[in-house]
Amino acid sequence: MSQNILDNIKEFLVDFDMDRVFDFVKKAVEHGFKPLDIINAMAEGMRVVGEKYERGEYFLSELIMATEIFKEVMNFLEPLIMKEKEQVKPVGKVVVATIEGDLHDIGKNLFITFLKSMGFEVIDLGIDVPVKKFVEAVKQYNPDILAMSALLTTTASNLRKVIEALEKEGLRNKVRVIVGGAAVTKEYAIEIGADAGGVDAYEGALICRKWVEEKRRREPT
Ligand code: B1M
Repeated sequence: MSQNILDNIKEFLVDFDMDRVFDFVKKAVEHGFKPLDIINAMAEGMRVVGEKYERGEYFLSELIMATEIFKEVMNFLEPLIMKEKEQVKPVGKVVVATIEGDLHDIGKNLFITFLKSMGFEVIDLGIDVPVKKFVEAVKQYNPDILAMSALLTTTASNLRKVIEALEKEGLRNKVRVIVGGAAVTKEYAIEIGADAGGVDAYEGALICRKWVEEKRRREPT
């Protein structure tokens, strides 16, 4: 019965039935599922929507409808995720954005939600962010971590350009770099010179927390 609730969330998302998605999201919360369980079911639904798009069964308008439902559910879940937040003083600072040429932001926003719930200060540069702006942001905000999201294989190569630009400016050793999104594998992340990547949003946020904890141990304030 319990697993059925998550299956229903996924299936009604694939059918764009916002009301029934919400019925089951609320049921899932009542049954004690964690926001992360619900988000994973929603992400699985988005994957199916993407496959249907690839096969020509769905069109762009359907991708947009699924996005709207995902965002509404996130608005509902965010306060529940934030409830678990403990620290008042930021644990660290992260600059986050989706790479140039790419307009996808659901995964990035999810990652930001998890970072904030863990007590990070987040500077969100948005979507379609040019290489130059990443470098400027690292200079301006002096973050512990630079995080980039890429969903399109056609523009994922811009991730490498950012890392090269950081090296050129002598900034690469000042920040840890994490990359994520459907176009990024762990191997690709390492190949382009990132410190981590190819993980889901929650795992990514955990890695960031581990990095700042290590840094604080090395350089206590
Ligand atoms: Co587009 N799209 N899309 N799309 N879209 C994909 C990515 C695609 C795989 C669909 C498909 O064909 N199967 C395909 C890319 C193919 C490829 O490159 N190989 C694609 C395409 C082709 C396109 C267009 C080119 C379509 C067109 O115009 N003809 C176009 C491109 C526009 C552009 O960016 N320039 C386009 C447009 C759109 C919409 C605008 C309609 C919409 C996005 C709306 C929005 O984001 N505001 C959209 C959507 C919704 C999708 C799919 C269906 C779903 C993406 C999503 O939000 N998933 C997607 C299919 C897929 O990904 N399989 C698809 C849910 C989200 C939770 O997952 O973002 O992957 P994701 O995040 C994951 C992890 O990747 C990770 O955490 C999350 C899980 O916890 N993660 C990080 C993400 N960022 C992270 C950062 C981190 C760490 C982890 O640290 C920094």
